Amino acid sequence: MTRSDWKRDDVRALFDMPFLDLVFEAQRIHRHRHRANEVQLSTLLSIKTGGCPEDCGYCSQSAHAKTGLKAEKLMDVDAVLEAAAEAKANGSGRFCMGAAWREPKERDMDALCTMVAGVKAMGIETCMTLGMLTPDQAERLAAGGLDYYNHNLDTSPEHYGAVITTRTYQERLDTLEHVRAAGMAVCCGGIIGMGESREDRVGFLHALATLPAHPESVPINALVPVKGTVLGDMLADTPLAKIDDIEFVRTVAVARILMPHSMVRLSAGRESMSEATQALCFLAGANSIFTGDKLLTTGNAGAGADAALFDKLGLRAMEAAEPARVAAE
Ligand code: SAM
Ligand code: DTB
Ligand code: SF4
Repeated sequence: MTRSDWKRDDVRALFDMPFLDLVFEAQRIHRHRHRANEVQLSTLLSIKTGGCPEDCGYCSQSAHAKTGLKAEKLMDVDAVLEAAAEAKANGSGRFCMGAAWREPKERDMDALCTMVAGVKAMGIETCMTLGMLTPDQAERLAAGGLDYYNHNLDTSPEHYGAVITTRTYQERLDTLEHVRAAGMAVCCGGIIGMGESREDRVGFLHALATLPAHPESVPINALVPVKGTVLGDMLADTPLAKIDDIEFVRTVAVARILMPHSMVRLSAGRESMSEATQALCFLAGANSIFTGDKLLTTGNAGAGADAALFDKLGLRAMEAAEPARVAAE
């Protein structure tokens, strides 16, 4: 049975396990629910970059940050479809479109739905991350063919206020509910390495694993420190040290054990991770990555590095998207 009634004590106890026992248990559960050695590939495109009114302390696109990033308008539908066709040609099974908005405006909804329909018609899965959604917006995107919506909880309820002040945790939970009610699959995760404590990582994964239904996709990002952002500058000035690799792998393993059916995505921060750490993440149950040499605004490992890593580890790109619910209990 998939559990949604995890207690914080359960999550803490998993984090406290001897590392090898934890990773072994995560891989055991992984193999029960997912095909071994297979990793799903998704491609990201920033369809509307910069100038965001929100104050997320990690984000290069916040208008509150001093990153010098130029704010752009929403891309044309044709340019988005061109990028999606290229992603498909490069073997991506999912195309994720991200916009630096607090929420989509009514005037953009038709263009967004046209993008979704166009990408869907290419035979690849569609995902968007556009900020908060009303129930009506969620329904319109779902009707247009949107498969996944990404909206992260980002961290524990306790640490959240130290990272973002312009949007509440509850508002994020409300958007997730609207996405679910519209019948879309949920992509929801967060960021590790924002100066949070172990207990915050416990609280973050507890919040994800006790949602009414587990997210189908759980992106675990390692903070990419961007100069000019609150967190990027804090990291540069040292009180906040880069997350320890072993602690990051532990987080991936605990996510896998708590949410056995979910795709756990090794997301931002992979570019600065060693091959050995990435291999441990795959062993701990990560089975999805972003491909290409760019995420939204920051760098990514790139196709060459990924092909070499897959070759070295004997990993295969997932052929078709894994069904949201893989195996019966
Ligand atoms: N504006 C939309 C929103 O926030 O809902 C969508 C785009 S936002 C860039 C999507 C997610 O990317 C964030 O919730 C955060 O978890 C992640 N992210 C953004 N900047 C990051 C960074 N510098 N390092 C790691 N993850 C980051
Ligand atoms: C998520 O959790 N990670 C992706 C996706 N959702 C949209 C974004 C990572 C962004 C990294 C910072 C940047 O490139 O701007
Ligand atoms: Fe805006 Fe999203 Fe960046 Fe927050 S994470 S500042 S909402 S683009």
